[in-house]
Amino acid sequence: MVKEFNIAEIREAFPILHQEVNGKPLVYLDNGATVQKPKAVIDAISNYYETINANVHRGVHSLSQWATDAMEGAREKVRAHINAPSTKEIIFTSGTTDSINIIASSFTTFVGKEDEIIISAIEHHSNIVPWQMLCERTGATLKVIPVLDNGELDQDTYAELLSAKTKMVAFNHISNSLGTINPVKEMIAAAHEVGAAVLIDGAQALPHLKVDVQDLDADFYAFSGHKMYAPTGVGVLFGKEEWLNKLPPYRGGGEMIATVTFEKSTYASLPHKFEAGTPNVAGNIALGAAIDFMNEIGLDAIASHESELVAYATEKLMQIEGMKIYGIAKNKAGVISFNIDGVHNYDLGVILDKLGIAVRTGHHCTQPIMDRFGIAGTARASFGMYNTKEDIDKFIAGVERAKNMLL
Ligand code: 7TS
Repeated sequence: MVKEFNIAEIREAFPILHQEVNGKPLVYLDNGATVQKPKAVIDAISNYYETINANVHRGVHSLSQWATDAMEGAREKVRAHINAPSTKEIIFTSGTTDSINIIASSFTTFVGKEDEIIISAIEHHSNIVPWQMLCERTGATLKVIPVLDNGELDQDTYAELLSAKTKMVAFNHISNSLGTINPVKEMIAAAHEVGAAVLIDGAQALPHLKVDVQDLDADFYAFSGHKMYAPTGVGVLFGKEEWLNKLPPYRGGGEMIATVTFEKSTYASLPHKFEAGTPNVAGNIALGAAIDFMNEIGLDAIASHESELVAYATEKLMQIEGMKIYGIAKNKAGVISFNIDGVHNYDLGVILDKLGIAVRTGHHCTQPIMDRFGIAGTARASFGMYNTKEDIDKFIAGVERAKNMLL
């Protein structure tokens, strides 16, 4: 059931929002780093430990069965949420970084020294470094899709970079530094034309958009629970079954095997082949609760509320003299990165914090973007479903005040 988008009710569901920080009511605008958790998610974790804690897929006893059922129920919720064809294609991981590393590592056997991997200029370090490591292991070459001044990827150069040598294309759905929403479906189709596989880093997309992996035709799609109202330490790797069957496992250990002898081990079927060891059972169950929570509010309602906030904040920020916003793509979500002439973003962040306003400052784990724009970092305000226009008014007043103090 989709409830009416009731911001007061939504805010009520997040206990952390109702406190003061540095003597001021908290204004939390660092949702790109991690979002706050609703009571339903916090309760899912404590209920799990209070009533069903046991290891999964192992015991004959009831608790183990309940824990297994609850975790597999959460896997089904994830499947439905991203419209994956099968739960075999949903691997629980510790987060986006882990999900990307699984594929970059398992892909080693599919890449040779004549091959190329394409990423984009606006990737988080976690979607750069694992591919560099793959290239170091295999001798393959890393190619980078450039970014235009407005924060959009240079699609003409992308078309030129694609060739029969391209084995993998990896880029984000939404940039965490610029907010650009990439034309994922078109870019995937172009990569498939040359026979390349595609991994999408969806860390910033899941909190803001409806994602349909079948419609996008993504081969792999990675995301983190903690950016979509679930706990830290849980994440998901979606992979097409045909790919996951072909790829070797990334980690060996318990739960990922069918048989083990000292001569040879055989591997479990999907998804367990990629889930060695005891998983984050409570976290995975809580991810299911976070999905329920988001769906109750309605993904479209969340998206339209947040895009109003981005538009409102952008308009207000632009009225400040000396303001420069990085990332003005036509299709944009979630974040606003900015600098003010003569003001260091770190100093701005410290003063805002004294006013109870949380933003992120620095390079946002995207150093190449900062290099591209010739800056060391930015201040970044990023939005969640519980933010309000009043939050933005306080933020704008805080930015003005900090500017007057610093200049
Ligand atoms: N990819 C993108 C696009 C991200 O924004 C992040 C985290 C990651 C990958 C890594 O996610 P993790 O959960 O595995 O750490 N981004 C940020 C950020 O913008 N500020 O702090 C973390």
